[in-house]
Amino acid sequence: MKTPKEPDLNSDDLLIALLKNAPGSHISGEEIARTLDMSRSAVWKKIKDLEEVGYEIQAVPHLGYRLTGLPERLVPEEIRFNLKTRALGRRIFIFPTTDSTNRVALDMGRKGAPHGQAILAETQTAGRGRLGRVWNSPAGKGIYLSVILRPKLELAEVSKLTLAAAVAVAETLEDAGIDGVRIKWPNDLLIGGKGRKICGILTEMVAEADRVECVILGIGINVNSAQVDLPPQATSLKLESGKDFDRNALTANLLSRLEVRLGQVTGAAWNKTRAAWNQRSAVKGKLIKVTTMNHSVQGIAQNIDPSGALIVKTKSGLKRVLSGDIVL
Ligand code: BT5
Repeated sequence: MKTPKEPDLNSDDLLIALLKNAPGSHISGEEIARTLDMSRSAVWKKIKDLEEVGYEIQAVPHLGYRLTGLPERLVPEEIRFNLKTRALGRRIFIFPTTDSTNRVALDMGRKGAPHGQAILAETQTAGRGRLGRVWNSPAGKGIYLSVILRPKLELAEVSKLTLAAAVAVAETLEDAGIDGVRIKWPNDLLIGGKGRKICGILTEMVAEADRVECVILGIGINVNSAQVDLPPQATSLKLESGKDFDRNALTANLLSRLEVRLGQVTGAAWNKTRAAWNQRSAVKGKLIKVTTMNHSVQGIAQNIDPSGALIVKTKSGLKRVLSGDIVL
């Protein structure tokens, strides 16, 4: 599949900033041309390009241009406008459709793509969960994001990235005004008493011997999805709140939150992230059964420990579980 060209749109970023800085009022073509150091006709051409990607811009003779609407589709400039990161999402590829953003990111990661590069898609034809499961990816309704990470971590520590990412997603949903966000170990974000799934995380890795070459953090969030688009036990931001959400602004906040939490998986900072995770645990104090590849553990779920393992209080004492699926 052809990779979309990474846009070199610095002047577009500036133009968007200029239009946004003049809320409710017009900014003249002449002023834009002067600020961006380009001709009036080049400005006109850039305005047309922005309209093409979904910005609504009113042009009034003698007054100039006024921004009247933001794009609904995912747009790199619009994400960058709200981004507060150093590395994450500074390079973004957005596909109208792809099989799986994690598959694309793994390929790019193997070919040397830099830390922080992000891949998004409007829809996925083979969105994947763990163990070959499917991730429903209705077009234009969700965030299907994969980020390439090059962490300086031991192999055994990589699972902490999934836990940190779950905290970052929870914070993003809370910032969007959603209450009752809970994390079901290790990778599901649930909402409300019925525990409906709003987000899933799939962490994949390229490693050699015990050296981590890159980690792909795949995150699927149901944003404006309707119930018919989703499995019965799932929900979306829209279903929870009755409102539509701006996916560009959410993605920017998600990347910003992720950069902070992914930077807190070692040393004293890890305790902060671990506490934030434990605070939102959907399983703590509940009777659970965790199944792993070849055995299962039953007992009362406790906190996650400093190594990122889930502690389960069983009849034969405390057990540490590092991976698996939970049945509540
Ligand atoms: C996950 O797996 O929850 C990880 C999902 C990761 C998806 C992202 S999207 C961007 C990136 N690119 C990819 O190809 N994947 C990642 P797991 O814990 O195995 O859960 C999968 C199960 O969740 C399915 O078997 C369904 O029961 C349920 N499910 C499927 N689609 C869903 C959706 N949109 N919302 C909520 N639940 C869903």
